[in-house]
Amino acid sequence: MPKLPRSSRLASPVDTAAHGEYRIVRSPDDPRPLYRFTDRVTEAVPGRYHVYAGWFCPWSQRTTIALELAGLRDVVSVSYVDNARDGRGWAFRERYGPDPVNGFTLLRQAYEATEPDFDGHVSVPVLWDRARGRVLSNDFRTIGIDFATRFRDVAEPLVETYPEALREEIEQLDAWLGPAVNHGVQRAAAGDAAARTALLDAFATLDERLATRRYLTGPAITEADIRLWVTLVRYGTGLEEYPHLWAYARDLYTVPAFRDTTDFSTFTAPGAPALDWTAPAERPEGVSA
Ligand SMILES: N[C@@H](CCC(=O)N[C@@H](CS)C(=O)NCC(=O)O)C(=O)O
Repeated sequence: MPKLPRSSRLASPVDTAAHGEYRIVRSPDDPRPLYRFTDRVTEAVPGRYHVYAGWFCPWSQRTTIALELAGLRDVVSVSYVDNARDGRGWAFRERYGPDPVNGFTLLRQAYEATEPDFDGHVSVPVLWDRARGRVLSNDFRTIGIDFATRFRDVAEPLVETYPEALREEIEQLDAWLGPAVNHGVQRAAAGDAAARTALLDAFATLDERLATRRYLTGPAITEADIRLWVTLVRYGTGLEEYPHLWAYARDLYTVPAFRDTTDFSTFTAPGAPALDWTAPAERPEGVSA
């Protein structure tokens, strides 16, 4: 089959007049979960898996940081959807190029290839399985953990981000920081006063914890740091009011896996006041990645 020209493998520009705003229309008595692709990696074959990610998206960045720290840069491929969408959902456009795996122009096609008449969320991140020709998972909770734990036969991790001995602590932190910080930040920004209080209380508690520890669970980076950091980096001004938390966030920004997966322009309003993420950070002793 002749290769299609690049332009025909790209979606047309965002057009909400023609396609409407992105929204999910579902019957209220549909019992299926909204995010229903939750398979796990069972065979760590280099080249088998691909991540569809979004630079703007904290949940995507969890998986791209985990991928880098697991040493999977040459094992699992990554590509990026455009930063804007209309009613068709996330799409492949000029800025980050065509879909290198399937040549889809819309991410929706990946979901439809997996489930005919798919009517759920067209979300990133997506872990695509080339061998089965389908979405393996769109569950950001497990994709990063699979990268950290299931590719040992084919890759050498830079850091062990999900060590057995710390899993319980990592998940306990998640039970607190997930609602208060990762999800709370949106509610706080939307004017929910209780969410804002919970968020700032969490920042104050974290600030204290990070005064004496380099990372959340001790001297080495874990999945807990990845989960927190993707929200911190998108927070903007106000973070500097928590000096240890802010120094911790800058410290992590020096790690290539964190820095290279971050593009501030994709989640910062033009002209918004910015923090200096490159200012040196005094930190307690730790192990670097
Ligand atoms: N909300 C998802 C996390 C992923 C997510 O929200 N991704 C956003 C981009 S940052 C997205 O693609 N949203 C489209 C949608 O959920 O319909 C989940 O709970 O699994």
